Amino acid sequence: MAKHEELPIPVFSSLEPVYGDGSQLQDAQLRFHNFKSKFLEVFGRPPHVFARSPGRVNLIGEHIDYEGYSVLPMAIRQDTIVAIRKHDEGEAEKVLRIANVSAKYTMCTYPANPDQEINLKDHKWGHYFICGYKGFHEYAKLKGVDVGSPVGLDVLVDGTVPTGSGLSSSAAFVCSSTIAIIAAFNVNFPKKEVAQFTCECERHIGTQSGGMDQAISVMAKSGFAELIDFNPIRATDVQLPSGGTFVIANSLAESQKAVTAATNYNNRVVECRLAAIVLGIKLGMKPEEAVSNVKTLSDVEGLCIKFANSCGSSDPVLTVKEFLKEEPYTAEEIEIVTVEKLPSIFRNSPSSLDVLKAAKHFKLHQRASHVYSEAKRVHAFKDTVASELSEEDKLKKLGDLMNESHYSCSVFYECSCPELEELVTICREHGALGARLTGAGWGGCAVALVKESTVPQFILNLKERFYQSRIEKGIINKDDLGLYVFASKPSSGAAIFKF
Ligand code: NG1
Ligand code: MG
Repeated sequence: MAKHEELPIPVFSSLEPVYGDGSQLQDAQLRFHNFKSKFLEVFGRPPHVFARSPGRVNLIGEHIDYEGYSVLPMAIRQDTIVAIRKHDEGEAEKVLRIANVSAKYTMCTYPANPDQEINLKDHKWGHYFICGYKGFHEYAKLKGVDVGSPVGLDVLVDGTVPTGSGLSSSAAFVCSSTIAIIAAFNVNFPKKEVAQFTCECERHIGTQSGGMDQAISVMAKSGFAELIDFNPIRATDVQLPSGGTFVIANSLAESQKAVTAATNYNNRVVECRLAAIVLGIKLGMKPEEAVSNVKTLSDVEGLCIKFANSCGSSDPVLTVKEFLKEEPYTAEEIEIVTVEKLPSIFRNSPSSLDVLKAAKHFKLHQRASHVYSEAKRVHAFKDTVASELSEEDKLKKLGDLMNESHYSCSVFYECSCPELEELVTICREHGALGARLTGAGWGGCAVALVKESTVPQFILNLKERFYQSRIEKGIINKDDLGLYVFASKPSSGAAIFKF
């Protein structure tokens, strides 16, 4: 039997395989019914095909996917659905019209040329669709699939993953768009290939993302979290211990990653690369060799471990302690080690050059310590789940690992924010076994591991302690609380619907 990730994106003729047979199905039926009507209303003709892709909550393994390390997310039920109609070759108007059911997002139009550049200076919501559009064409070309000359597309989008919340609304949108395009062109690819090229194409938006979000959105299986490995992409099912539930709570601080990339997300990617190069050189590589070959901290882990072993440890954090100073580095200090100017090292990456312009200094020690220790926590999490411990002890250990992960994100990676700190503290004060920020951070959601039997009371406590004051200040509406704090079970991955 082919491995799960080698199978193509599943094509269903009904909603049940994805939305089950309970109240979720009823909601989905109504949603798709309204969605079709809306499409007809906007474009005057019905769609050919639909695609969906879910958001995710990352349980552990933050900011390490782009360093080549495994992560452990699960898909959530909130998703993006896309309806699409491909024009005939004869139709005159060769434009992509992208509409949204939410009035917040006005229709975007783009030329049908797949080689168009995305204008990053003018950020539009439709840009995420164009990422998928470009990515599909690039990949089809690579695979020798003839997709004909460019034609127009009518597209309608409906997303239920809250944006800027660390639950990966962007990947849900990019993946569902890409898969709708795949289906409209009547082709299909193995899931792991779709996961890989959607990750690459989301980078057209200007963030130097790792591949976690697209991988889980495309490859998730209902009922399981997944351990995602990279190079090559692989997903291994992780059955979470019974008796524990993950509660997701939104800090209500929105993180606009595409807009803040130079100082936040991409900044950390650059710091990690510099830490890796400096470590490589300190551990014996020639500067020019390190600059051209070392891309990630995982590239020099072997050298770090070798050094740590010679000190009687297997922990690369020990090597970081030895070779990277705790005080922030200036560009000049790093350049003495690399023997090459930083703008020259990053000359092929415009978004990294933006980082260099914005950065005053570089915290190499802290960032590398986080990455190496977080990579270990992911494996400890997976090993705990598979261990012989009692369910109770497992949950406790998993909670501890989540707390340690949060500490490292907050103190060493500095990707938390005051609202997340408040929320995580409240979660712990009200019985969470562990709580941490999830996703990129700088806002967005926290995830808490809670004993199943105490979930309703836990959510009530969060409402009282965290959300009530926000309701009183008019920041959120009381009736919308369920959108901001909810328990989540592992949901299924991307799918195509042909009805
Ligand atoms: P979100 O939470 O979607 O901003 C990002 C990256 C991930 C990963 C996490 C941090 C994208 C599409 N996703 O997610 O690859 O690096 O941050 O662990 O940029
Ligand atoms: Mg995102």
